Amino acid sequence: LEIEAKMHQALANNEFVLFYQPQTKTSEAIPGSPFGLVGVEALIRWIPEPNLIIPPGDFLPVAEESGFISPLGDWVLLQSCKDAKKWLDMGFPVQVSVNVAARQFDQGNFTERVRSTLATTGLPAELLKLEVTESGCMRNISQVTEIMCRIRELGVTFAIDDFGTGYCSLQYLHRLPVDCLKIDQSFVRSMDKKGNGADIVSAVISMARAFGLASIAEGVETFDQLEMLQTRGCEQIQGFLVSRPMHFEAFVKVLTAQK
Ligand code: G
Ligand code: G
Ligand code: MN
Ligand code: NA
Repeated sequence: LEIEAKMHQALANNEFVLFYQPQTKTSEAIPGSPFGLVGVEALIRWIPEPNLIIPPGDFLPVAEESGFISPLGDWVLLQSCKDAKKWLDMGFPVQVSVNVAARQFDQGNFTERVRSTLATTGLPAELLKLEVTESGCMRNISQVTEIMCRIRELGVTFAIDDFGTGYCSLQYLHRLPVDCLKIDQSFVRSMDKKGNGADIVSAVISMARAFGLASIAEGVETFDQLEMLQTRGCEQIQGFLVSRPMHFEAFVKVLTAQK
């Protein structure tokens, strides 16, 4: 069976699972603990059988190519909102960040899908953030901007993912209805090495501030990186230093332990 047919079956068989990775305030960050929690990013995995986890890099490109990303993206959005509503009902208003592939904007009724998903799950719009890659935004900038504006009117916020790896001009950045820049992990990784990683990170943080946007660094793995981000005034971090992505149940344990 080819991978595409297998993915269709997998969706019906509930083989896709979301893992959640904490996003925390840089000022309160502590290695190994999601202290200063501001939200989580939902990250998909395919678990066809126990102990076999297929990472998104192995199937998302195929899903994007074939268009399967639309039903799969709908599922991710619904499941993320359902889970975030459960946390809210437990007394934890945790904002969930959901990755949106560029192709999902071509669905035509994407705004309506977001609206109805919030309505059916009962999740307040402020607790949903959508991550769109820089290249995804730039692909069809006027169409994407218009859709983002309408979704933002619902109260949903937006982050530009992998920022710094695409070709977003200052002109476009000024026009895009976004709230947050996610500094790509390739820059974070090269911060404490030779080269200009640290300068690029500083530049993105300054740019975010100039545009009134929040900044979050992803892929933070070391204490050195954390200190450099603190010095440079990056507001939030996400990475293995604080926490790996985890199951819904594991995250609930973290939330309850922090209370
Ligand atoms: O979790 P991991 O680092 O393996 O994710 C690899 C890539 O897959 C990341 O770039 C991430 O943005 C993407 N990704 C993870 N989950 C989703 C998802 O639900 N939808 C989309 N479109 N991309 C995702
Ligand atoms: O959507 P995005 O490309 O931002 O997805 C983030 C990806 O980065 C996920 O696949 C997640 O598993 C991965 N990731 C998160 N934190 C770290 C980290 O500290 N180190 C590395 N190598 N990968 C990370
Ligand atoms: Mn992301
Ligand atoms: Na990213």
